[in-house]
Amino acid sequence: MKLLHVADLHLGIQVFGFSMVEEQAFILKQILETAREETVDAILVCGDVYDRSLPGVEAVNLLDHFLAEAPCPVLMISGNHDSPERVGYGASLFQKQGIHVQGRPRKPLPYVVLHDAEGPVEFYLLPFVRPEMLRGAEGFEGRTHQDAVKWMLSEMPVPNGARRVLLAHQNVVAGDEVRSAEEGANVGGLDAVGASVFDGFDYVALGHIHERYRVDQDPDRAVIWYAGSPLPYEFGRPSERGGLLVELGAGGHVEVRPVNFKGIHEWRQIRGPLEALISPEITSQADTEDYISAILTDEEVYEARERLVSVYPNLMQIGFDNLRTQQAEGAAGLTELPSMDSLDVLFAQFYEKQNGVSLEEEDLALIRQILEAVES
Ligand SMILES: [Mn+2]
Repeated sequence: MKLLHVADLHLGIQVFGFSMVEEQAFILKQILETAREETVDAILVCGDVYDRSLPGVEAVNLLDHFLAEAPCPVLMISGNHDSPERVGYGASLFQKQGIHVQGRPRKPLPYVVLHDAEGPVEFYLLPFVRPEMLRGAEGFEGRTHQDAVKWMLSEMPVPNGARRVLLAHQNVVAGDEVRSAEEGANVGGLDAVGASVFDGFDYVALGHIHERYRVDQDPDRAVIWYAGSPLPYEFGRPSERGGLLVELGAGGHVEVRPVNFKGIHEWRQIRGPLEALISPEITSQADTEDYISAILTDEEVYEARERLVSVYPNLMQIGFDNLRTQQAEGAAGLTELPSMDSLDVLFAQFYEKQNGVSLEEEDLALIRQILEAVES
């Protein structure tokens, strides 16, 4: 059985104020083309379908079109960026069309059975789950993400010889179960889930981490892969991106090969003095319409943004590396934690990072009012 595993589409994301809708439409088209050309038996979409819990109209339309055009069954789970309810909307209706969507985690895990010449394959759907979401659930007393995932995976049907695939959206690390803080070490962060909780599956299709890699090389374990996000959304990440073609053979033998998708524009970091960066010698060397992050090394420079944009229309980010910034960084060796009354500043910084423009004075005043109300 042949599967196309993708994840972290983040439909509707804005990067430094740039809409990614066209880029994402281009990616979705390539996913559909690959599914057709490779005659895959199912497409697995492993969470963070949307970028935010309230996706915009364009994002919803992208997914709508994608699902309507899919040449094979689609199995999809929600991620931490998704609203389980909204992703799960219409799920029972879609099921009749071969679109299997799990928005909210459910126990026992719902599964879908597909068949090939070698027999049945069970696909278990585990949307993003955190311990807080299970509070009050009977028999759950865990505190970590791993506890939550383990609990969700308990009470699975008794193995019946069918091959088993899991779709999940978590921070999974190689090796045995991660020990909780009370027991001592906690490797890989508070939300880490050890790969051994997936013993019993033949293939685990993951989303959450935006790079494509195999989590655990242990031959006795499930074959566990992150598909990575098909677009980088950040600078300084590997440019080869896409999804995974997974061949599930007899007896649960798994073969995985990467399939790359292309963005409309490349993501590129440039660095140097302004005059050099906008000189024909430099600009003629690559596509000036690439998404650009520019680091200027000038000590003093005027109208840097305007002049860069006139050459690089898709300039996303601009920074400086000069004596002034180096001194500032040196001085800031010990950063103080923000106090409550600097939350407005933090919010303004977050807003600017998210949207690429700074917060209007009026909106900042509103945020201050809200923060005051919260505090009082
Ligand atoms: Mn993600």
